[in-house]
Amino acid sequence: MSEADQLADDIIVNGFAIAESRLGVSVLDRLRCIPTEQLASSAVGATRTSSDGGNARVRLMPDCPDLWPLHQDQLLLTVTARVLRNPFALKYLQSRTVHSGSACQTLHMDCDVGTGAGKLLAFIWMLDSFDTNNGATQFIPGSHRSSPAGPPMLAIGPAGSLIIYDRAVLHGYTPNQSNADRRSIQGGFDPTAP
Ligand SMILES: O=C(O)CCC(=O)C(=O)O
Repeated sequence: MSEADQLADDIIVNGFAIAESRLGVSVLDRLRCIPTEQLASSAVGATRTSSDGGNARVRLMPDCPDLWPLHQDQLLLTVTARVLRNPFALKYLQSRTVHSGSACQTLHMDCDVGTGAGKLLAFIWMLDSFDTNNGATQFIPGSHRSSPAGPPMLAIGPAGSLIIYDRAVLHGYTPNQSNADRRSIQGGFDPTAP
């Protein structure tokens, strides 16, 4: 089975999948050095901090060439095509920083209740490693199919790893108990046809 088939299967069954160390080292190093303001949209409200102050989101400009590798990655596009089985387009791209000391995020879906599995996809690029104590994302496997299968699973991996998930799966970041912020760039794909 190809890597894309395996990842697509994992998303269909569990709601999420991880491709470890997917981003080239030079691309990752460059992205980690660019100030977020240089990639940020100038739109009003592009920067948002959660009500508890635990995380900050900044809407990014997908046209920025430094960001292309993140939403034009061939494996990401292939897996998305297999899961959605319909033409799709990038709906949003944003950075998310989970601050040192932040509490656990409430488990949630990134879509309306009743959307169902296989309709909307999202991805998270790890700019820092996600590990057991720095706010890695947790997922409830099977919850996108209304069939939760076991305890939460932590999506951990080295910096440059890629998480792809069904936006109907329950997920959220865990507490960041480390002394450093945990950075990522995240996006979502929506079908282009109704
Ligand atoms: O950054 C994370 O770990 C989770 C992000 C999240 O919950 C979301 O994008 O909806």
